[in-house]
Amino acid sequence: MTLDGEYEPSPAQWVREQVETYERSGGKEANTLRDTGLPIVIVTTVGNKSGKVRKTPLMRVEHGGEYVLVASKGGAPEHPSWYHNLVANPDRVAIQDGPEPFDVKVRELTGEERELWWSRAVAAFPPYAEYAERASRLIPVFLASRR
Ligand code: F42
Repeated sequence: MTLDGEYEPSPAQWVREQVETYERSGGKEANTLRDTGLPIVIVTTVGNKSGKVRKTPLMRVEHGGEYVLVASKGGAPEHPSWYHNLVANPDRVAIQDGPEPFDVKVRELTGEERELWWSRAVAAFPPYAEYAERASRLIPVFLASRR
């Protein structure tokens, strides 16, 4: 994986611990959102301000080998920080969905393409629809494709 740089764990303990357990077990443990049974992936980005390596668990929404990354942050009014990292460094992203991470490039989706992938995301994780209601922003949706 080409994402070298200083890893900065999340300040959120439950997130930091999920990343550590997922990586240590090669994706065999801590691979769901708490006890929902719904699968997650670990997304590595590069800080657009710090240049540090950041790792973020996100819901696993995959179709035809491509993944959609939904910047919902639980319906918060602001985008998550990792959104800004993807916008600044779209070619410095990796996804771990199982034993090993792989490099991806990402692009933000709009229009009909966004609607298609948004429907796939809500099918995989219905709470996204509630978050969209709650957030006073259009939740950004990115498509990640292997490089
Ligand atoms: N979040 C989602 O948005 N979507 C999901 O589908 C999702 C699923 C999920 C499943 C399991 C789980 O454990 C967590 C899940 N989360 C999901 C939560 C997700 O992992 C993140 O915690 C959440 O989206 C918030 O992301 P965040 O990047 O805002 O995290 C904060 C807490 C954070 O790490 N802040 C850092 C800090 O020091 O305060 C900064 C992080 C950063 O990237 N900084 C950038 C830098 O340069 O280093 C600057 C970014 C900027 O603002 O310019």
